[in-house]
Amino acid sequence: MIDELLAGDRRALARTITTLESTNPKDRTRAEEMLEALLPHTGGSLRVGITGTPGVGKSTFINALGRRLLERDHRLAVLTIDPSSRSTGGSILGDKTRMADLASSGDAYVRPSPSGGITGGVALRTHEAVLACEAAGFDTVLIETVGVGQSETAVENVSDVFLLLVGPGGGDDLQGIKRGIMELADVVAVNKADGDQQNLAKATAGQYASALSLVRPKSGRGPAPVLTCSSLAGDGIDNVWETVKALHGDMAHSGELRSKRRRQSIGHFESEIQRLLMARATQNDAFRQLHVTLADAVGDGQRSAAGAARQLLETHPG
Ligand SMILES: Nc1nc2c(ncn2[C@@H]2O[C@H](COP(=O)(O)OP(=O)(O)OP(=O)(O)O)[C@@H](O)[C@H]2O)c(=O)[nH]1
Ligand SMILES: [Mg+2]
Repeated sequence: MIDELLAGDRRALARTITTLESTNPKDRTRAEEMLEALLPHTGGSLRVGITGTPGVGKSTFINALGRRLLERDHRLAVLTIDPSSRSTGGSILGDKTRMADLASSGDAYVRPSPSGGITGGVALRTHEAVLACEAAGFDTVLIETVGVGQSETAVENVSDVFLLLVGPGGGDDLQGIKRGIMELADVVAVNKADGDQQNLAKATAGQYASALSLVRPKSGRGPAPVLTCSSLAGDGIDNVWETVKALHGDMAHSGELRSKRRRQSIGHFESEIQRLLMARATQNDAFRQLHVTLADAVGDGQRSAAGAARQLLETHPG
């Protein structure tokens, strides 16, 4: 399967990612072996995280951008992050149609997020999926987040460049979008800059630019550039992409890219340790029982969270 994946076989890639996402202990052992084998073939893609409030046009943007990339002979993978493990399949179905052009191309690989299965470690498994795509020869990986909240940090932990899409008439949106997200954004694009919304989109871009000038820039760079585009009409998509690519080039040149990926990998390592420690501990019946008892006491306000956690671990040091 590894050989097929390295040769760029999409079915082998899909099967590999399924194994990586599995929580079955047997699959985990295989997944770890596979990752070690793939690792020397990874790192070669431009990883872009794309986030924005529901309905802002992320999937439409990815479809429009993806068509262009495929025309230029790129190999494109699209992954989604969904920490909310949403129960309705509506959005995924929508994505399949919105990204129909991509899904039907032999040079693109579109993978909706796993439905539910994974608790915690969302970014970790997505990171592993990115690595698998790179080993399969995909040179561009777009990661769309679904849902709001922790997904922004999750996408920041797996991407090189963080693209925030916003809608025209951003005044309200601007308040809805948390400051933390603005701080994470490397590039901001006001989508739906078409028809009678064109001027509004331009004004919104101005508002974001001035809001961003007050935000502490990442890594000593200037404030994130704010652009406008229309994913439906196709206007401005190239410009957004050139900006993302130029930034990525700068990051590679300055060493920022290497240190960012290093930081991300170590972060995934730390979360994996936490996950494994917790998994190991909960295999112990006495630990589980005491855990439940103490959680009750903490919930009732009889014990402090810190004191109860310490007691749990000191009673069962693992
Ligand atoms: N006018 C206009 N409509 C757009 C544009 N881009 C997307 N839309 C419309 O906005 C709606 C939502 O688009 P999606 O691409 O599904 O948005 P999304 O951000 O992926 O949504 P979720 O995945 O549900 O968070 C669809 O009806 C699109 O046709 C655009 O550039 N201009
Ligand atoms: Mg979408």
